[in-house]
Amino acid sequence: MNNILITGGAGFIGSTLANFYSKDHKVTVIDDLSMGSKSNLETTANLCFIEGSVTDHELMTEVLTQTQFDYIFHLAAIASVADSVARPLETHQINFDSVFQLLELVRNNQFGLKRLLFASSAAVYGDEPTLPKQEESVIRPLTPYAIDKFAAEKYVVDYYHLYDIPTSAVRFFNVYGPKQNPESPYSGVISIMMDRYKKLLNKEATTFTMFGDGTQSRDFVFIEDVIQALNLIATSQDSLGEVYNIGTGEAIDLNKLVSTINDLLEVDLPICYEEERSGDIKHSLADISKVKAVGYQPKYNIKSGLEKYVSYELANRDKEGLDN
Ligand code: UD2
Repeated sequence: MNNILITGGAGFIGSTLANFYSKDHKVTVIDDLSMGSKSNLETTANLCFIEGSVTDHELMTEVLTQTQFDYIFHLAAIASVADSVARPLETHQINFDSVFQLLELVRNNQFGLKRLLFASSAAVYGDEPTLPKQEESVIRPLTPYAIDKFAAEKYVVDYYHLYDIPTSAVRFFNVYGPKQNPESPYSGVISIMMDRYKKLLNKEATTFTMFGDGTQSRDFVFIEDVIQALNLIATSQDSLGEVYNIGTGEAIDLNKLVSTINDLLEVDLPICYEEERSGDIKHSLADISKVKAVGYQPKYNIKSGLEKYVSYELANRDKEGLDN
């Protein structure tokens, strides 16, 4: 049984990872519940939840001096690019300073650590148009969010080379699946669509706002494949000091995405077209050969991932209906 710390562990990706590991391991979750929710976490004796911020130095010192962890997943972040443009200093404290502070706490206290895995983002590639993105492609971070992710990622990798701290980093492409919070306008687009589909099925008036003409494309990766990749990277010796893209290696445009979900649910989602978002990247696609070399094989393409997501949402909707 390993001891695992997951920061941001009540959020979408973090809670799925926490529920996955808490079946067989002891998991500690730290989350300030700014985007995540305690209800995402399964109740088990193996899981300990701490409400707090990764920027709270006293709290982080206490946690990292009291327990020796085998694995640390640092997923806590303000994931909104727009928020980082509006509040660069505040988001820098969470997206960069917390990582640096964690690295130092690990260097000074975590002597048996097997891996510290840091969640970075495809945002580091910016708008340079060459596709698919390889880990060694041109890096052009354009926003405080992307700059912080890239700088933090560099420190994480460097701590392996300089101090022999076992680290790895991942660059998430567009992750989707159950528990993704659709509340913010900068939430993952599929979670926003799913929210509108649910309203439509409940016969409420709704429209999905498409920014641009819907020809922009993304490499959408289903959460279960992300968990597979994180587990493989965290446990592989070849991934020490390395950075990996996590995607599927296939992209789909938003129009096709809507028509695929329309077909699945046998409805027609009303769409209202607006100006494209400023700073929006037209196309994004991961080259996943590097992560495949540690054993990753995506199990879901966009169609089968959406099928699973939709059936989860429909089952939940029925449950909600019964509860009311
Ligand atoms: C993703 C990440 C972001 C950053 C970025 C790097 C998510 C949720 N966000 O942003 O954190 O890493 O990649 O490039 O994974 N859209 C609509 N209507 C809506 C919402 C979105 O048309 O209501 C469009 C949006 O303008 C964009 C596309 O959908 O063209 C995808 O948007 P997103 O926010 O899900 O993800 P992205 O790729 O902009």
